[in-house]
Amino acid sequence: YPKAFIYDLDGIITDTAEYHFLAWQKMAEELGIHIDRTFNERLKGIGRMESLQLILSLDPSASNLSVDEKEQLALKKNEYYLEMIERMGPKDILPGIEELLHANKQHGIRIALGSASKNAKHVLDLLGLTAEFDYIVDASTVKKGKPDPETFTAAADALNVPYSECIGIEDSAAGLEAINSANMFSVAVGDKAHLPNADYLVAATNELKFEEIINQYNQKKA
Ligand code: G16
Ligand code: MG
Repeated sequence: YPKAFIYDLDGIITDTAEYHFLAWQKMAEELGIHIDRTFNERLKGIGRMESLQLILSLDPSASNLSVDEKEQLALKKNEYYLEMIERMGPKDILPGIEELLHANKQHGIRIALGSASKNAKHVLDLLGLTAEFDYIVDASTVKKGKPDPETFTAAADALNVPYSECIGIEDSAAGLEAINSANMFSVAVGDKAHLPNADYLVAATNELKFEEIINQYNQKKA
């Protein structure tokens, strides 16, 4: 068995990825910038200011915004986001995740969070999952965000586990690249077009079955 599972938050444990998109879209529309779900795939997993930069780069007239104005926009997006997730609770844990966490516990496998979000702890609290995690990496922990491997290696280092014995689970292209460059086994949730380089790909979280993930992991090791 591997020694640790490192979970992405948004899009894996809960569907905050959708709220991040809706909040960015609301902020962008106010500037006359239109973003769709295909563009949003590029925002998944990357930090707040990096996401804002990508959105603003769609509009040449936004290039003269000051640092202060950009911070105001990011703040506004976060207010929309926090409003949208206000009523979230344990019912919003994505299908299959509690079973997977439970299987990890049963097999003595350590559990970590590897999130790019500044709101990660708040979201875990809302879901009632904070106590399940042996270690939490969020935006405050790492210097280099996804696709840099630091989010995942920081979790493994804290748990004192070799990278080759970790499994990372992601829904974003940036996060998947981070897991792969950390030399961990990568499990991706989504479609092949956005996530072509996963060691193991499933379409949705309800397909994340512990025994099958372990089979795939052992096959790659063999
Ligand atoms: C998440 C989302 C990103 C979001 C980032 C920062 O990362 O996938 O879309 O931009 O966090 O979030 P915040 O604005 O809350 O700091 P992850 O790594 O949990 O998927
Ligand atoms: Mg994600």
